[in-house]
Amino acid sequence: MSRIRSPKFQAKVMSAADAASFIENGDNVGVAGFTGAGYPKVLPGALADRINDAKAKGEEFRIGLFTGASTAPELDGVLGETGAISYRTPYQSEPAMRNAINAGITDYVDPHLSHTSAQVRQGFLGPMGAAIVEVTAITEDGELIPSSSVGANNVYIDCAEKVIIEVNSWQSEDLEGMHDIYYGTQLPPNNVPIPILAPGDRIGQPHFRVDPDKVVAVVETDAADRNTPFKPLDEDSKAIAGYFIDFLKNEVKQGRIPKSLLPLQSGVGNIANAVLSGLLESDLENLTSYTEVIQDGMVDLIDSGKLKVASATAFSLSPEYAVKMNENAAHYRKSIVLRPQEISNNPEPIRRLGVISCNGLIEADMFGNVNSTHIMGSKMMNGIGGSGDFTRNSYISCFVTPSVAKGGDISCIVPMVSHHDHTEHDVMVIVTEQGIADLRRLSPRKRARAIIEKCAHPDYQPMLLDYLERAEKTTSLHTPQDMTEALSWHARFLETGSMKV
Ligand code: 0RQ
Repeated sequence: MSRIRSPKFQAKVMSAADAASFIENGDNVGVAGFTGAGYPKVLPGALADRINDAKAKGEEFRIGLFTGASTAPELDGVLGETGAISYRTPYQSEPAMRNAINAGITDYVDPHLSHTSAQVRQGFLGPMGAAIVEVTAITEDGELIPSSSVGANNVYIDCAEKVIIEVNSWQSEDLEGMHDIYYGTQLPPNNVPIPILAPGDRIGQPHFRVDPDKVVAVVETDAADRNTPFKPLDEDSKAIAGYFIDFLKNEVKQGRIPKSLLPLQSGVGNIANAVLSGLLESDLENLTSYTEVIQDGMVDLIDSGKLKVASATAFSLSPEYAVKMNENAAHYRKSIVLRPQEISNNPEPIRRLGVISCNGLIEADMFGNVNSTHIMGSKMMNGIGGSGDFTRNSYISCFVTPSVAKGGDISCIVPMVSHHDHTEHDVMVIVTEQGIADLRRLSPRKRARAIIEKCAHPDYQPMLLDYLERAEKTTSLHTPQDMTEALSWHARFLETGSMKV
């Protein structure tokens, strides 16, 4: 049976090139896609061709690109390469787009993922000319069955003047019923509480609504999501996972959290996935998750029966696990809920549920301030994503990282971070392969000693201690920080290629 069950939408089927002709120079385009899942597979390429043709004729053609979060080579890659993206928001991670941002070709605005939808609704980011969304199927009555991510699609569909739909038959039809699309969000002062009291609560409907008169094109595809494999677990990531899980078990022992823990959030990347693998080997049970993305490790936890339910906005699976999810979606939809990112990342349920967050970082300073986004204070890596939504609002907020980068030439624990994403007021626990620093209840000076002693690499421990002790002699004893020297480690790396003296 056709995936396009509504005759009204059947009549709008066309080629990607014809569909791309609806996008105009100067449009803001809201495109589906979240951590390489559920993004349109052919429209962005057709749009890149349209842009390149216009450029070849000497015509101006630039667009603003909005997504859920990071996407894939077929979207951020091809569009980044055109050099015609004037504006990009929010999180991204494709090299071509990153290069355009760092070269000043693309203005990148990096909000918390929970803020994007409201700012689009307000009209604060300008009118949304078009939305391009991937769906699994279109129902008889013209509703859209989402695919492997929800992201900000609900808002882009609602706010765009024109909607283009890609119907991807690679996505399993059994995904229907996994999504929970909430239409209760209003702009202040009319907004109401989000009625989520447990991670698995369903408060919306399974499909996106769309005004059929706004749908200008429907394009059929059959293509896999990006799905990057995870790196095999190394000794460092196993050590980090071990420290983190022992910490959680001790919190249970002290009676501060229940035996089933509290809902877990796990960030992007290999270490976060290693932590999930560590949980699999532990004796912890009846776990839940209120998070942003579902990685392989979370699927393993569901399979083992240890994880009862996971709420997120997207999948972030390896190719092998994506196939497994597609083949068994009817089974997994009992324990997985995919929501709009304005709900998955919303501070209100995160705070109420008491989420335990666990995210990666680029560098932390000895007082516990964290940089998740910038290399040497200047170059954009990916973006803040959901790390701030979760860190600021968690019951226990943790960061995990190797203690050094670039073969040991960079210490990930520095005197002062070169860019602040999460302040010492938000960050409660830091874990490296060296150990774990529990910063709760510690004053800045005591935090510094805990981080140096437990988390810093032995090559950098004496340097950090020496810096702290000298700063204690000349500056305030609340946060001893020498303004003439605080960023000297970064300056040295830029000059010599190493933070070591
Ligand atoms: O460089 O790619 O050249 O090898 O940074 O570092 O250690 O592989 O860590 O993949 O987990 O990424 C913070 C970027 C960590 C990620 C960040 C270099 C290092 C390597 C990557 P190479 P690792 P990860 C919710 C959570 C923000 C969003 C977020 C991220 C590369 O976790 O984007 O948390 N977080 N979202 O060599 C210079 C340093 C460095 C450094 C590492 N101090 N200086 N380079 N690197 N430390 C989910 C979503 O929001 C979608």
